[in-house]
Amino acid sequence: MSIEDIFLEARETILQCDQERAVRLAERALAEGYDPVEVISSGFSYGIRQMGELFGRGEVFLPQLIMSSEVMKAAVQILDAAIIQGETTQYKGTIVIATVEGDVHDIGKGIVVSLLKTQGIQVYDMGRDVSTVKIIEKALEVKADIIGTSALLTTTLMSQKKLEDELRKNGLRDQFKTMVGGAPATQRWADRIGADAYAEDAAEAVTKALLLLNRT
Ligand code: B1M
Repeated sequence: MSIEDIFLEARETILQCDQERAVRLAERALAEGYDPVEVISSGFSYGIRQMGELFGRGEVFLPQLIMSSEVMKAAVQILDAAIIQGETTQYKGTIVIATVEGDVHDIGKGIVVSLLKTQGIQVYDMGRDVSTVKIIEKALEVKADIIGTSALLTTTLMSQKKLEDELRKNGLRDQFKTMVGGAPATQRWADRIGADAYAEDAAEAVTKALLLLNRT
């Protein structure tokens, strides 16, 4: 099967909410030696974004969105397990990462976490719907180098600003680097709130994290 066919079928499985086919496809892609990250980003992720557009236009409804995200998770779980540890697993730094309060979107953050781990970065993944206070507490507890936040809703994006404000208010801003991501976040947003980095996707998150850790 060509990589283009894998991408096309991956998108279809998401749009048709066909979990069995998605899982079989993910296993086949691995068996045929394709890069799991590429299969996620150009196949399944593309499909879920298309589903989001249909949902945004009112052409599909919440139950279908929920089903398609379950399909996405099942496929990503298989591909995720195959993301190989990088050759240089020497410790490079620590990041605390979370999806912000009020937001349950965690598929993309999960992919970011997997890729960061391949680079010798110790990751504390706090999950989703996590308050700013808890994120800061964890960062202090584990002496994190970077605090990373993911936000997928325009309403929850404000929590990334709240984090910057809280760090400043408590005299902690210089203690951590911050990185923001998620569909509505942009470089402009990062600059506006004073975050140290913005990453558009998981691959860029790795590059930016290494830059923040002075490891490139
Ligand atoms: Co929701 N949802 N959703 N949803 N959902 C969006 C975000 C939406 C754009 C869809 C739409 O209407 N077109 C829309 C938001 C509109 C807005 O705010 N302007 C929306 C809505 C409205 C909602 C609900 C309010 C729907 C409702 O209940 N009526 C509700 C809110 C729930 C809540 O959070 N409180 C809701 C619920 C859900 C599901 C539960 C069904 C499911 C989430 C399941 C889960 O994550 N466990 C879901 C899904 C799947 C989506 C879409 C379709 C896909 C998100 C996704 O997984 N993308 C989404 C549409 C879209 O994003 N275009 C949508 C794939 C993933 C690989 O990409 O998450 O962008 P992404 O992550 C990327 C990058 O952004 C980046 O790297 C990742 C990997 O490359 N990145 C980082 C992410 N975090 C990073 C952090 C970093 C660096 C990079 O550093 C720290």
